[in-house]
Amino acid sequence: NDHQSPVLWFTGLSGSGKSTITVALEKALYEKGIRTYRLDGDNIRHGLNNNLGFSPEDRKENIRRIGEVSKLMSDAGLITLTAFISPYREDRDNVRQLLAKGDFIEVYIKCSLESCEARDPKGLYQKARSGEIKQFTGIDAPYEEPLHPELVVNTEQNSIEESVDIILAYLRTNQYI
Ligand code: GGZ
Repeated sequence: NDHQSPVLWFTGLSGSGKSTITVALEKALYEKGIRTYRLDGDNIRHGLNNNLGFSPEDRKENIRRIGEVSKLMSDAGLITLTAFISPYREDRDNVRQLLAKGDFIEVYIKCSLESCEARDPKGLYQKARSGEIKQFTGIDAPYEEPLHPELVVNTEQNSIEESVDIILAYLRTNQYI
């Protein structure tokens, strides 16, 4: 299991583009015959983690469990794509430690709060500003930027297609695919 099936750990603000990019990347990999599994709020927060909210403790536990599941998926031979805000550096680093060296690829989906808030695809920033949602990342809860991510993709500068190409190029250069 040496660099066979890494975990691509996407992190970034709500609305930064994590989900959209992982969906498009999964499609691109599928077309190359590469087997993947994608973890996101829809299949994790509604199931395995449906007892968790957005307090710092719950986010920590959310990320810990997702890290463990990612490790299993990776052991099973799937390139695993995770799309969670994962706002705490320590929690992300714990997942990095859990995985074999080279098996954790931290992808920072970089987008300013201003732009994420302007996009506001689900109207959540507006609700956070009005106080209807508390502890919202970027508003009244922190987001700790990665210090040494393997990859940074800026979605204010790159289209979805370009973002996917940047990630594919990284995977090729480093012989993951
Ligand atoms: C951040 C929240 C919150 C709060 C609900 N803070 O844009 P979305 O809707 O689809 O993605 C966000 C998602 C964040 O869940 P994660 O599991 O990725 O978070 S973490 O890694 O921090 O555990 C957002 C929605 O859930 N959401 N309330 N208070 N995002």
